[in-house]
Amino acid sequence: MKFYDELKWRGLIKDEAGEDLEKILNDCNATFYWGTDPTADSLHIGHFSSLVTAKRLAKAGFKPILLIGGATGMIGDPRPTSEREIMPKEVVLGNVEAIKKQVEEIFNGNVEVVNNYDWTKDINILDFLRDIGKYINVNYMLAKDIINRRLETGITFAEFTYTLLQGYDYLHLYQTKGVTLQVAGSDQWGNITTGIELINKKLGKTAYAFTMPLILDSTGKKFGKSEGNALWLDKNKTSSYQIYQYFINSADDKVEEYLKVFTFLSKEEIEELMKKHIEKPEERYAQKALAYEVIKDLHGEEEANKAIKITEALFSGDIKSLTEEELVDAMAGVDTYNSTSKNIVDLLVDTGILSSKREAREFISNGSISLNGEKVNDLEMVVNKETSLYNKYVIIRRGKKKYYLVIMED
Ligand code: 545
Repeated sequence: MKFYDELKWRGLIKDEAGEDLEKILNDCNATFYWGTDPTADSLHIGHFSSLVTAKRLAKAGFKPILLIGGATGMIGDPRPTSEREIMPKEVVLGNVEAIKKQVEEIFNGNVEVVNNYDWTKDINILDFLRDIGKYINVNYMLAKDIINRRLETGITFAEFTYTLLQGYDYLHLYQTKGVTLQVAGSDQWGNITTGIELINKKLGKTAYAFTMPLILDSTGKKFGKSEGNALWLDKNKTSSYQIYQYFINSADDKVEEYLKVFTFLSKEEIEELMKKHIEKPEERYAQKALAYEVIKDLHGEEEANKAIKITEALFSGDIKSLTEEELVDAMAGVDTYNSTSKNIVDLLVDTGILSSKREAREFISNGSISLNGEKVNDLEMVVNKETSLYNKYVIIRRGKKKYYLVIMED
């Protein structure tokens, strides 16, 4: 399959710029860039689809440049609703360094990382207005969706100018590094076309781009937004197991789309998996493959196997087989309580896991409470450091799925 057709088949192309984009994509040798603003010290799952697409292009032979917006991050890409809070300069530049490191790891060093602060910080305002501002019509800017939507509520001159900064990046990278292709999520279309317009007006040259559609979950929410807390791509902020869980819980009607967007499995492999999946959806073959592939590509095979091990241990109740580190990973995000040594019924009530002693006794008698993977039968059981794992952790399961972590104190 030609590369353009593969991208189409994966559903990765929404908007296209440049008449012979298809040829550029099939040739697989252009230098492209993808940009991100350093709003935090780690990328998160919201960046993941464009990150994987960037990797996909790199694997196909394109030369990848990753731009971290040290300059643009100081202004902030206008949101459709309201002005952004300005971030302190030191925070922005600190985040740039952290993301740079992360991106280099994810690409195994096979990527050039640039920071637009480097070529923007010394531009003089008169030069900027003459060399860039003169080429772009305000009417053209006002027609851009994001800017247009802000006209009612207001937009500062700083955020209004954002699209020119990003446009200037494309021009700069075109001239200094031969970048001819930009990729991003579809919300970036307005900014990308500003760059293409600049390159065209100033140099009389054609530059290319495509955007990816926004990925939604089965409830129509932005992908990755349904959990309360962000899923970070830094494994010290979000464990592999947590990301694994997010993917393994993908809805049946979304899993094929996610396999295409987030994995490097081939068309044949995905079709084969989907055949198996449709025959026996309850086995969740497709979800398991998806979650495994994602962790393997992101954090390596060892982390992927660890995530499987934790999942299986929790499923079978063999919690004792987990190392302390795996246990901590497994319980990340779970309701956590501290407790001193006490009777199981009191513990369940004092922590609020159950609301009364009567209810606690009922749950225990029904076999609905387990402690470190073993069913509790004894209403008089004492929970203390000796019952705990690693002299510290007591994992309580209520019913089939609900977990609590109790940290035993002296
Ligand atoms: C700046 C200068 C450039 C090229 C690009 C930029 C950044 C761009 C932007 N991108 C988004 C972003 O989000 C930060 C945190 C929230 C996700 O704002 N103006 O930095 C997102 N990007 C990834 C995808 C995106 C986009 O990082 O492109 O579409 C989300 O999927 O919103 O010269």
